[in-house]
Amino acid sequence: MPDLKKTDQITAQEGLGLLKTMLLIRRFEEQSAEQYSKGKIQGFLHLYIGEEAVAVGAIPCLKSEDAIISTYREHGHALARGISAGAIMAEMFGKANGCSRGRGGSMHIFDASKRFFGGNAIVAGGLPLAVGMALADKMQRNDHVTMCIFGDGAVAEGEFHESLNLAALWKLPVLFLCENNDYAMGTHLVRHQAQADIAAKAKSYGMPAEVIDGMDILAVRTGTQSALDSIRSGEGPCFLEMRTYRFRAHSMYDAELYRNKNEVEVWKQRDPIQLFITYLTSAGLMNAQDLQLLEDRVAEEIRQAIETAETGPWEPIEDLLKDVHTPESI
Ligand SMILES: Cc1ncc(C[n+]2csc(CCOP(=O)(O)OP(=O)(O)O)c2C)c(N)n1
Repeated sequence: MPDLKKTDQITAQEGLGLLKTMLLIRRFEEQSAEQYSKGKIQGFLHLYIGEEAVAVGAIPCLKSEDAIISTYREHGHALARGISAGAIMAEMFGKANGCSRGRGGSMHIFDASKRFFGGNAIVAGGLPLAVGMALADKMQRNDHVTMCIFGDGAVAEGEFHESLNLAALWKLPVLFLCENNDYAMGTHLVRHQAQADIAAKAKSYGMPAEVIDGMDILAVRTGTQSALDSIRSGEGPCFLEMRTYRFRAHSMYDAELYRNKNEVEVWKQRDPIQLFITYLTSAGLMNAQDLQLLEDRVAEEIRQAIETAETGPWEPIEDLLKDVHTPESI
C-alpha cells in the first residue's frame, strides 16, 4: 500500500470523484500555462500544480452555506468549490462571461452564489475579511464556517497575528488553512521566520492547530472534517497547516534561482495525484480503464472551457467606466 495513511473510510465512487477534481485542476492549470504563453491570458498567473490534494481534500468538507476566502493562487480552490472551468477560464481571458465579468483576472476569481469570496492579490489580505465574515455569522447565530486559505508567506504579516488573536478571543467560526509550500516567492520560510513552526504560532493564540501531510488527500479530508466539527460545536477557530509544495515556479515570471532542481524532483516523488491513483488502484477501488475515462471527461471539460473563453464577448467599450468610482462620480 502506498504512503497514504487514512485508508479506512472511502468508497470507490467517492475516490473517483476526488481524483476527477484533482485531475481537473491539474489539466486546467497546464492549459492555463499554455494559453498564457499564447498571450490569451495576460497579467499574473500563479499555478497550483502540486498542491491539488489540499483544495480537493478540504473544500468539499464544507457545506454550501459556508464561505471561502482565498489567495491569488486560487484556481484550484475555485474549481473544487464547483465554479465552472469555463467561467474561470473566461475570467482569465478577460471576457465578459468570466465569473468576475473579466475585470478581475486570474487573481480575483469570485462567485458569491458559491460563497467563494475571492482570490486576493494582497498577501494575508483575506484573513481579516474572513474574521469579519465569521463575526457576522456568529452575530446572526447561524452555524456557518468561513474557511480562510493562505500561504506560509502570510504568517510574516501583521494581519495574520491580528486576525488569529481576534478570532480566538471572540471564539469565531473560522478555519484558518495555511498552505505551507515552504516558499514566499523566492524566500524560504526559515529565512523570514525566527519561529518557523507555523502551527506553534497558531497555538500560541489559544486555538487548536494541527500539521497535516498536504500531499495526502485523505489525511487532508480527515483533518479538515474534524476541525470543522470542532468549530461548528462552538469551540472557536481551528488552524490547519498543510505541508505541501508547488512544482512550478511562483508565477510565470520566475527563474526559480532560489531552489535547486533536485529538491523539486524529491517532492515530485510524492505527487498527490500519483499517490492517490496508486492508493485507489492497490485498494481495488479503480483500474486503468476508470482512470482513462476520468482523463477523457476532464479533457472534454477543459476543451469546452477554452471554447467558452474564446467565444465569450469582450465588455462593450461604453461599459468600461461602469463600477469605476472616482471622486467626481461619488
Ligand atoms: C502585502 C503584500 N506584500 C507583498 C506582496 C508580494 N508578494 C506576492 S506573492 C508573495 C509571496 C506569498 O507567498 P505565500 O503566502 O507563501 O503564498 P504562495 O505563493 O506560496 O502560495 C509576495 C511577498 C503582496 N502581494 N502583498
